Amino acid sequence: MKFTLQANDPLSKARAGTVTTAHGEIQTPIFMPVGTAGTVKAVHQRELKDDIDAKIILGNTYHLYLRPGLDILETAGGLHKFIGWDRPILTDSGGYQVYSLSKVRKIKEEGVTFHSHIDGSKHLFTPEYAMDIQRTIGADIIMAFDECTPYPCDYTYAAQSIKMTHRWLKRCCTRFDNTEPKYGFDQTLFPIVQGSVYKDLRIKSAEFIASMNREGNAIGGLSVGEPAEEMYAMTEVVCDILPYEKPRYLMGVGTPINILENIALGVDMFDCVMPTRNARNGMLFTRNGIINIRNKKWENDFSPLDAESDLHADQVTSKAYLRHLVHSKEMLGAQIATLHNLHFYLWLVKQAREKIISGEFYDWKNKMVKVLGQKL
Ligand code: PRF
Repeated sequence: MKFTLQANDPLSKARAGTVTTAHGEIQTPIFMPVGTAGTVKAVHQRELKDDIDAKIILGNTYHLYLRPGLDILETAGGLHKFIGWDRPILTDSGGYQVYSLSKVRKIKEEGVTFHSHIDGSKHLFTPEYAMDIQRTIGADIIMAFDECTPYPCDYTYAAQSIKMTHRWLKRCCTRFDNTEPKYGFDQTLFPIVQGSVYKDLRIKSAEFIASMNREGNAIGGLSVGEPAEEMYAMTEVVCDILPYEKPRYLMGVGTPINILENIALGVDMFDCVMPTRNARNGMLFTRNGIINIRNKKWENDFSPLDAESDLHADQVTSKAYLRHLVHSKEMLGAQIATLHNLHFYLWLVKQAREKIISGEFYDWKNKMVKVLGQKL
């Protein structure tokens, strides 16, 4: 993996860069659509590529390990081949999904024991196994196995937790560095900063993560229920410590406003289920604010979702029709709404990049932050 920087915003810490992986280039800042179980829900790979030009998607170790399982993924020749996607993929380690999804679990020094949310079967994820599984899935960028602390989290717990996450990281690096990729292309491992909402713990964790000297770094444990201002305060201290010349990935964030504010603090990569999950409930993100397409207000509005959009579905679908589809729980409603939201998120980060390059990011960001919060 390679990272080069093209521009910096003079009035903020925003930057424009390029990540190069074995499956192609990603211009940053970037948003990565979440494709948990080998699919970005309701969107076909061809649409991801041809309609919204997604440059990288995310997969989840936890889900893919449980289903379809490692044998099938390995026989297929890895996740890229299995799903027919030849652009970059990043996989999360399971270090978040086991806590949020699995039924029962024990967190020990060795790893995390959990029961599958699918059939209740018992499993143990260790840092080593999380690396082995991600070697088998075969993503371009893989994540360290960490503990994402809940919010709120008392100081003593958070302090102990980062120590364990750091010990786990060393084990991840050792395993990763002593194993080979399985499908003939390089993978890279990103470590994850934790530390809840405690500045001193975040500093300690960021310093440790930076010292591991990997090709890129991530920030975890945020957007778990804390106020946005606390999240920004943590991103700021962490970004100021993580190496300038490496990509920074903020995990599981967030709203369009969260993304812009964190770009301003020096974050390069984002993922979040918000555009996909909320689409399925009828929440649409637009350049002028948020629409709930289920609202009666749209019942007789036969204007297109967005006449100026370069997304075909935005031009040919009326608000009244999408409202009908979502109300009727028609699958096409989820498909159109998801495509719309992802197209918007990708437009937003692309605009951010252009504004960083033209030196206009700061004012544009402040203007957008005012508009994007509006409920239409
Ligand atoms: N750790 C991992 N994945 C994550 C997170 C984390 O802290 C978050 C937190 N927002 C989202 N996804 N491994």
